[in-house]
Amino acid sequence: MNEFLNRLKELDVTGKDVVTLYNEISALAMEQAEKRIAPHAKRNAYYLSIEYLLGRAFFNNLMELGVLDEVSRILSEKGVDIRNFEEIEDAALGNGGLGRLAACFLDSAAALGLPLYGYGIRYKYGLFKQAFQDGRQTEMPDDWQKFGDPWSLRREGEKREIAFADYTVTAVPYDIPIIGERVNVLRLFQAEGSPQAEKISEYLYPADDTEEGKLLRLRQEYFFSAAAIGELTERYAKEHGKKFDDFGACNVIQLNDTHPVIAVAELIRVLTVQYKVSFDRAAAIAKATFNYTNHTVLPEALECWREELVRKILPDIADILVRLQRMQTKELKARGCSAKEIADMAIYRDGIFYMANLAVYMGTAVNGVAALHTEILKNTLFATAYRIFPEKFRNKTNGVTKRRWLMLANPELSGAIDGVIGTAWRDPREGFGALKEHIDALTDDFIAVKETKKRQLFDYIEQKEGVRIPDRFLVYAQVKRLHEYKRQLMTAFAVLELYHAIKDGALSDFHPSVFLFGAKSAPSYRRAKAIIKFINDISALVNNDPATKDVLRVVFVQNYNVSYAEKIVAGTDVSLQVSTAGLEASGTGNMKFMMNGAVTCGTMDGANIEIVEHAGKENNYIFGATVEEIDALKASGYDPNAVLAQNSAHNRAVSALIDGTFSDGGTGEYRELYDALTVGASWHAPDHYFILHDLSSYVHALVQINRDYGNRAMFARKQLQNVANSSFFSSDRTIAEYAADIWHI
Ligand code: 26Q
Repeated sequence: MNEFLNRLKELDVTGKDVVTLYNEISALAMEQAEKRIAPHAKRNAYYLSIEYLLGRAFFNNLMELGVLDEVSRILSEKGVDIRNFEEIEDAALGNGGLGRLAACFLDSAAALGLPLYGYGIRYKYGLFKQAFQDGRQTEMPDDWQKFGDPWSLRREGEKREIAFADYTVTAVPYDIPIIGERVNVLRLFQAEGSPQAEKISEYLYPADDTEEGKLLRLRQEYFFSAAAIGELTERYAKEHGKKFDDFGACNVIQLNDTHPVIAVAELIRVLTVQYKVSFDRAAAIAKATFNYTNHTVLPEALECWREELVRKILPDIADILVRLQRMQTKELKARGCSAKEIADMAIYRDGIFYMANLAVYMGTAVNGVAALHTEILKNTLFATAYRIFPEKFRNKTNGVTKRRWLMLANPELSGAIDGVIGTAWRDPREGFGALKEHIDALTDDFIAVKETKKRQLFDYIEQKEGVRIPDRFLVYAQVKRLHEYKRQLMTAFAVLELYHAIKDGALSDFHPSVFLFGAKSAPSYRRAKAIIKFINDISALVNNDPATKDVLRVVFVQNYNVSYAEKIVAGTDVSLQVSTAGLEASGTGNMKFMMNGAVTCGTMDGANIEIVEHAGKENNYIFGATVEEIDALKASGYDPNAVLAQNSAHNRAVSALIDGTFSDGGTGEYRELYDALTVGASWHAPDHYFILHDLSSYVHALVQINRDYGNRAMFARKQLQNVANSSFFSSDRTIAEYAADIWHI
């Protein structure tokens, strides 16, 4: 790295703009990274994911190369503030938890020296850029390459052809080094060759409400899956010959949800057609190679494909899937399964392919992403498969990389921790060990650090949103994709109730607080967009009311992304994780907040359960119905209108949707939200996410937190208990588990 630093010292910066400097410095660092890219190991793991939400590469890579502080110093001698590079936006080739998890996993594997390679798509446009106009979400294309792309290497010599029935496209690899103790590679394929080819890697999640959109999505899935399988089979044949007996011993593939599961059929296709392996052998090799992670139990997110659609562009794949179904039926019959059991697990039934069933049947291991989630997979979603193949099912509770989410996002807290327990915790194999015993020694520093991170966050919010949050406000934050099950609407009602109570003089000792929201809604998700508008309306009301603006603020930040998240998690006191129990598979934002010393105000859902197991219920604020209680409510007939009739505060807050407090501009969206809660819709019961059921315990928890914060030192100790007990939620731990139990690397 000395060579890099010397060249940086010689770099002439005069008259160069930020983008030019960014590209030149990154290119210098990239030379070093490239030299360190490790050769493949004997046995390698591959992560196939349709999303990677990497965040900014610049600071992270300089940190991983061990030169961040030195670069900052050299640049400042030249009169350049390294923070200027924050202007360079990050590539958002993902939309949420699943994509960010993929990024954390690659980071951890590199840190641990494990050979894990990522495969995905190099979208021309990432997730849209969001802005608010009159409180409504607007979407702009995310042209991330306009800043240049100094962190990837185009591998012209390694492109390959991917054939659909109607046309062929070229998959051109772009390699992104993932820097750690070992330098691995994330390989993203770009589709080239014709205008229709280029469409395949143009957008992340193209609208799939038309036949054409659905076909495009299927093409995307096949495109990168087939490119990956093409490479792995070709490399194997070159190194080991064409018999493929040891393919499963040399390669293990993790399917990040079902989006790449078509790779299973593609491997079988390549082995049978190109290498003349028998179908049964090829299927056995595939079974030994693949594993599947499920990330959601929501029925609408479980992929199925109509046979007709698959057959239209991938006829060989359709044949293979039908043949796998026959193989599956035969095996299940031999095991004595009933017709009902066979139907439950069917890969193919009545002209439809069930991709999760394919993944479960063909995968050696099937995992959920938090303990509760894995139990739900075993007892509900995949109950039949669990009865027949119990050995497949295992839990791998998610984690997040402490390098980006603590060391990079919060160097101040990291330094304070060093001061108490030394720097060993920074090692990927270490946790916070003795920190638990030194909470008291760290309390004052922690409070000071939190103030600093809050001020930095408020400065940033002022710059981006044009609103100033007063210093010393208590920060509650709910940042995540906008979805009804995540219940941002419940937080909106809770905030309105607090507002009403403050105005009525019923909350006189309320510590001044801000509620931060950050979320993008899928462009076609009408209710989610209405919720954004509703929260922005509440924000305008509360922030401008002289009676409340000194004690309550609401800010919905625009274009929430990884870089925004880094600032929010560091400056927040209270992490809001309030999904309907049973529906948030894990959550990973909850872990980022925990590591940075926020208490969790949440339901017993996903990884929240494990968070309070580790950090103590007394140091967090759990409220609302448990999964069992939700199930009981569903069975006994839940009536949200009874809740509204009994609780005038709830009724007042919810009525704000329709009583003229706010206007939806005549769209009827607010009435629709109201009706969804009180009447239901053709496809769901009223309030099917149990917002009104949990609202009162939610408001109580928020008020209790506010009271407890009055004793700042005591509250800080709760926050620090969360930091000290967050070792388990490092993705280094998660990846070590995948490596030991599933990948055997
Ligand atoms: C499915 C069918 C058709 C089109 C799109 C999809 C689709 C796309 C994206 C389904 C699901 C996703 C993304 C899911 C996701 O991000 N899940 C989150 O994964 C995190 C990492 O495991 C968990 O922490 C979150 O709880 C979970 O919501």
